Amino acid sequence: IARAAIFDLDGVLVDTAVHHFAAWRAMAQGLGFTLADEDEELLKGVGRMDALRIVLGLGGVEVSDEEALRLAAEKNAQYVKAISMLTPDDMLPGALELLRDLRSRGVPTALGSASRNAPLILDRLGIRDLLDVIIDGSVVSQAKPDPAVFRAGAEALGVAAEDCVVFEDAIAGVEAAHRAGMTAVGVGDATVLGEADVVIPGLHAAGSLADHGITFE
Ligand code: B16
Ligand code: MG
Repeated sequence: IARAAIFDLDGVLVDTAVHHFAAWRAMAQGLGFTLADEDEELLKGVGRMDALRIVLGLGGVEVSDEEALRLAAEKNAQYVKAISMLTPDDMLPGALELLRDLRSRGVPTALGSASRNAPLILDRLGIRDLLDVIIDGSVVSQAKPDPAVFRAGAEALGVAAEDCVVFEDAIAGVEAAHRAGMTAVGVGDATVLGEADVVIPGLHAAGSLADHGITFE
């Protein structure tokens, strides 16, 4: 029985991963190489500069620190353009229902995202008020798989780590949850998220968690 829920943002509450990847792809194209579909998984949940280094590594491209910052800013500008068009309809199936259900039952919730764009996304989706605590890339600089973002969420909620359940779509995020001493629910493909304690295809299937002994009170 868990006492609090911590949600990753990209890929769990909203499908922004496609916009992140489209922006990285465009950047790679500009540098003369192409990212493969499978590369997307490597970038999920990873902070912006770490993701940039992964992309440059894939292309075998070396740049100065100054150029790296410029490329990250350029990627972010394209990404921000895309997420500025998000509407409440872009929430993933079951996400709004689960947040509302937890709120109505008095279960505390936190956002634990590596993204510095989280506030903008939450506002576009209109769900800022449904989260009791918001920990994003501007609050915690260590990127997943470092557990800092989830630890900060639990601390702000005043709930012990072992009483927190983390919902994550990224391999790095599942690892971060475990390193924080929390239960990790993988959201997505069970073959990718094998390390998670339980995997569900999406938050619409959160009702099935009870079958695996995960309930909130
Ligand atoms: P930004 P999450 C992560 O968010 C994304 O999954 C990851 O792909 C991205 O690079 C990272 O945020 C940083 O995002 O560039 O917007 O600061 O999954 O932890 O919610
Ligand atoms: Mg994610």
